[in-house]
Amino acid sequence: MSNKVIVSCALTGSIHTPSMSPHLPVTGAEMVREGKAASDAGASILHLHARDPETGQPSADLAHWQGFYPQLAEQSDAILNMSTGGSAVMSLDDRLSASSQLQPEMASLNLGTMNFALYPLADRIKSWKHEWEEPFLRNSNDLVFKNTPRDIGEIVRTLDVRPTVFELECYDISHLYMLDHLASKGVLKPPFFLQFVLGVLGGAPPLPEVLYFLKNTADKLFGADYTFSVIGAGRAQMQMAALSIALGGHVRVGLEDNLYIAKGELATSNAQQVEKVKALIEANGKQVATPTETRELLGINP
Ligand code: KMH
Ligand code: ZN
Repeated sequence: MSNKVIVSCALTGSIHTPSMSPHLPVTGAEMVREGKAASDAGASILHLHARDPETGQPSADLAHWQGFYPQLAEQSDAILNMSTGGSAVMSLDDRLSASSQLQPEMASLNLGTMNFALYPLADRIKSWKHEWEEPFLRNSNDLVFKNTPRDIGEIVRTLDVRPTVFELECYDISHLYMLDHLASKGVLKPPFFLQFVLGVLGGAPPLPEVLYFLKNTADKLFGADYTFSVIGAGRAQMQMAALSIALGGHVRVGLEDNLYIAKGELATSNAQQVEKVKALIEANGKQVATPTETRELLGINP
């Protein structure tokens, strides 16, 4: 087992909204500042979404990606990982429009259709900064995050030029069996980089026994042909990171997945969470993987 731990940092996402934290990056300049600081702190993968800089609304617009993507590519050696999940309210064409142009080194790929319910978050907000936020959250009680096998095939074909390596987002046990099926059809080829996402309302919860079950199943299906990382969404972030580190896995942090640094205390930056998880990694006798080591571990040819 390698003693290097890959830290991904998801800078902004499409779940949290500007009313929830003043520290959520929205503009191109904020994304560059946050991405650079997170990679300086030890993140070797930056998981990216774009937002409209005026309103903070999740955006598929290439112009909004261009506000930070080229600068991050120039100023950091981290692997740039473009979300193809975008936002659950975007069409697949929108979700792919920027990544088909930019052909990133890495992209997310969500392994199944599911509920993606954010509406409980709306009740916590005292006042709204932008008009779009409240309906966006409340309508999520009737939202389908659509990732059919056909959608997955289209994402893989669209990003086949470089070819892009996938962060395979696995929210539940069924997603591992879907990946096994897609691999048997040659749609996706090992080695796989699995991201276990625990704690989304609509996916599996962030419990140790859930992570053991997912890991044991992945061991059975993919043997040595995979690497895994874990997201504990919300307050489970550091607990799930600790468990993943102990099990030989990797970790993802960032304000996309959790806005807090401690109970009731907002994180003031993405880098703050990277530093916290780095301390956890080192306390376990391991080290944070550099971008070069991460490329080696994942079999990426830059
Ligand atoms: N927001 C996370 C729960 C994606 O961007 O494709 C999962 C995610 C999906 O990052
Ligand atoms: Zn994402």
